Amino acid sequence: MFESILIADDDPVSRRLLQVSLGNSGYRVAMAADGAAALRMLDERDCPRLAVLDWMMPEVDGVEVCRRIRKGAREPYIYIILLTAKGQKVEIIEGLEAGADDYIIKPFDLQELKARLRSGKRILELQEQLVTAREQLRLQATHDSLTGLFNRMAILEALDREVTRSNRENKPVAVIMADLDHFKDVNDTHGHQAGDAVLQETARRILASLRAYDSVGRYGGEEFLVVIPGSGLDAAAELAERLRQGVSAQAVCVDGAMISTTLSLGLAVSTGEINRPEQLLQQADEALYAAKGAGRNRVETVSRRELSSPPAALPQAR
Ligand code: GH3
Ligand code: MG
Repeated sequence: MFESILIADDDPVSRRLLQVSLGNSGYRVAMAADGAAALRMLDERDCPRLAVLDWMMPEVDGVEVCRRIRKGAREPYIYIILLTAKGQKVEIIEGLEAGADDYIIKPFDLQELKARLRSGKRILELQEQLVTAREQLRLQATHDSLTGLFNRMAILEALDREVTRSNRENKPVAVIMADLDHFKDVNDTHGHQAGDAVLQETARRILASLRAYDSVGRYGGEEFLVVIPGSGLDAAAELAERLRQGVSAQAVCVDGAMISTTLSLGLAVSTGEINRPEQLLQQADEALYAAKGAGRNRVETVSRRELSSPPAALPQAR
């Protein structure tokens, strides 16, 4: 890890010396003959994360390279060692304040440079662990651990975002509130773990029916919220019907038991007057309530006009 390194030095002899000795120490060495070339190379996606920059280079010097890299606050972090003939305290301070992590004074001892590079690698490794931990925390804070879907807070944020965007672009946005029917019976009959497995499979089926720019989250225990940007009533009703069928068409197999479940869905679409997230949520919730009241396993809108219902002979959820 972190075995590639950029050497920027305008002096071909010292460049070659570093290339050979660091190459012999196992580094993959990239070379730049001036600061501008170094900046270009450090701007690439898979650029080296370690850089040894000569202070004195024509046009863009090493300190300026540091400054520009740090200004971009770029990630991943690049660990920079300045190579300088200047040993004056003020100059060293200038280099560090420009964003260098370390410096080494020419003529330098190769063993010392290698030791300083090893400490740079340790810093990069720690930083990598921090980034990974931060990513994991972000994922935990926004996702439901059982289903892997957005959690309630994250799906509400997505709804806010999409409603704001749709108002700005004068486009509709649809919301579907979906709730498993008689889910308590699943737990009572098959146990809580089987219930969890049904929730996971339901989440998977819902997700599989959505487009990349639709969002879905676990809104409550066995309740899901789907946000469909750019969708009018007809398209959203079609999607809701697909979700309903996706869940009811096939029982979920858990430890050999076939568990049939159904989904009730409430649908709301933004209009000129209904264009706030809480209004859409309330309407979808009312529609869901209507779907439950009308016998479950169906899609309804707030107008209580039934959009779909199961075939007459569909078995009870259980
Ligand atoms: P309805 O058709 O009216 O929605 O009936 P229901 O039984 O689905 O609704 P109710 O609100 O009575 O019960 C919901 C059940 O969902 C009760 C609760 O224990 C269960 N539940 C909520 N979260 C989880 C979970 O994470 N895992 C499991 N296994 N069950 C859960
Ligand atoms: Mg329920």
